[in-house]
Amino acid sequence: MPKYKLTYFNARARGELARMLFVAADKPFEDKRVEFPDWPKLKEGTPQGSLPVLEVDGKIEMCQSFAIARYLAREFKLSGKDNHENAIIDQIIDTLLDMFDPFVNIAFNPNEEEKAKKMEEFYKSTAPTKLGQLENLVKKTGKGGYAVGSVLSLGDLALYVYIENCGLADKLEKFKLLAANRKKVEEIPRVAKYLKSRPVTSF
Ligand SMILES: N[C@@H](CCC(=O)N[C@@H](CS)C(=O)NCC(=O)O)C(=O)O
Repeated sequence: MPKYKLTYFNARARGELARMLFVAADKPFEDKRVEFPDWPKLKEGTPQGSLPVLEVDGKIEMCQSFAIARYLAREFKLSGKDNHENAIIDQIIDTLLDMFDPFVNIAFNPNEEEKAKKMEEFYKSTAPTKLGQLENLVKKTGKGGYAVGSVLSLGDLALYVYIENCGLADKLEKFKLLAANRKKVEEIPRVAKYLKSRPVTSF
C-alpha cells in the first residue's frame, strides 16, 4: 500500500475532497495541516506555490486539487465505470467550480459592504441556478441516491464537499436529490466517523 501524505491548510476548502476520498476508500494517509503563519517559508518548496500537495511514497509529488482528486479516485476505484460516467463526474465538478469560484471571490472581498451585497446575490441567484443544474445532472444519471450510476464515486464526494464549501449544506430544501445524496454520503460509517472527528474549521 503506498504511503500517502496530503499537505493543506487547517481548512476544508480545496483540501477536503482528497481527505474524503481517503476516508471513503478506507486508505490511511498523513493529513498534514499547515498553519497560515508557517506557509510563506513552505510555499517556495511546493510545485506551484499553492496547496494542496499530495506525496506518494515520498517520490511522486503533485498539486492542483482536482488532479489530485481524480488521481486518488482512479487509484481507489471511485471514478466512473466508463468514459461516459467520467464525463458526467467532470460536468459535476465543473458546475461545482462555476459556483465555488465566484463564492471564493466574494468571500475574500475586503470591502464588507460590497461583500454582503454580493453574497446576498450569490445565495439568491448564482447558488440556486447552479444547484438546479446539479440536481438535473443527478436526476439524469444517478440511481438509489448516488450522483452517477448506482455506486459511490468522486461525483458524490465532490458534491458533498463543495456544497458545504459554499455554505449550502442546509439550504437544499428545493433540491431533494442533492439532499438525499448528502445523506447517502453521511451514512457511510467511516465517513460519519470522520465527519464527527475532523477538526472544526470556519471554511
Ligand atoms: N487550482 C488550484 C488552486 C490552489 C490554490 O489557490 N490554493 C490556495 C489555497 S485554497 C493556496 O495555496 N493559497 C496560498 C497561496 O497562494 O499562497 C487547486 O485547485 O489546487
